[in-house]
Amino acid sequence: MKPPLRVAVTGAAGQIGYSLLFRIASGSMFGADQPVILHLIEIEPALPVLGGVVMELQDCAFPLLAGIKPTASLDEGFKDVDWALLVGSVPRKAGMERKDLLGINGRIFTGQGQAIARNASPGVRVLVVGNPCNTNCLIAMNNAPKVPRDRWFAMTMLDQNRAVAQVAQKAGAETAAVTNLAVWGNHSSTMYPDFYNARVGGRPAIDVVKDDPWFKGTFLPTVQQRGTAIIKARGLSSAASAANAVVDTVRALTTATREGDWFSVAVCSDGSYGIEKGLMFSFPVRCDGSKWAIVQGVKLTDFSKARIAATEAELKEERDLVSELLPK
Ligand code: NAX
Repeated sequence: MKPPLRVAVTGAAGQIGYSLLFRIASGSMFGADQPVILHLIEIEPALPVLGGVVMELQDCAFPLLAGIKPTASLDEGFKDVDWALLVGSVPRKAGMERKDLLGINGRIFTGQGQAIARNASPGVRVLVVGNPCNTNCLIAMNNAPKVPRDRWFAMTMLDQNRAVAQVAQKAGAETAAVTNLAVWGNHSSTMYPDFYNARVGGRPAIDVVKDDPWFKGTFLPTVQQRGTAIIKARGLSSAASAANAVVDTVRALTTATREGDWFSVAVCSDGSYGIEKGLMFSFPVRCDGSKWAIVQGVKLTDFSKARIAATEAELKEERDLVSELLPK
């Protein structure tokens, strides 16, 4: 057996945590031969609920679960971790402006970034899920300068999976046949799922579907507003599909990407495609099993370029709203 990986999950007593922890402990995230130790981080008032989740994890008798460490201490929680999955954050409440939410959550991610830098394993990788995830990740990364910038990620895989499912349904194809569907930019309603480069069974999706107005008038708003539609239907935000996307993202970053394909994750921009350096921006990415790279040379239509510029503008605006949380 391999030595166990230590995986921290913040917001572990929340909705996403309730789906995610069981997937990690079962081996879905790191494979059937990789034991894990779960570091479950919560705020003090949520510790009793977290205690119940710990009992349920124990009751699964997962062979790969080598330990569980529930805590409200960031230093304890991030001690020696190989992965930090930052899920917990404060939800937007009635009357709260976006700036207020950015400020409240920004302060959480300042402390978490610093605690990761102080405590985590030297090879730690961090995936931010808690919203606004791109900017929360930007804050944590900038407060942990000794953790290299290529180890920070924010999640747009749920948006990609939603987009893939819509195209597959429309084309009458299996989801596995839909490839190269990258989500660009911010995980917000300005995100841009680039249907022009998407493929179905190896052919351009636009040639298979042959319905440009559908892509622009139905597909885009459906994907961009899917989170809202789920809240309306369920009375709660998406949780199982979000947890599934966390599993997919970590797997995508730790296994080789299929030949010719790519996946979506927000990474620290190196200036590719003219996106301002340093922003956490979702790009098409490939991985060789350990190292990832932004796919270069993807052809963008004028329509795509305009959408990408709009989502970049929103990310710059968010960054400017939290500038006091970004050490110079
Ligand atoms: P819940 O409200 O069910 O759970 C959040 C948990 O975080 C709570 O248990 C809370 O006690 C905990 N928490 C709050 N502050 C914390 C802190 N400082 N340290 C540790 N834990 C803390 O939310 P849930 O549905 O699980 O969603 C979690 C986050 O994921 C939200 O910000 C949500 O907006 C975001 N999402 C992001 C998605 C993405 O694609 N990037 C999609 C799904 C989801 O909407």
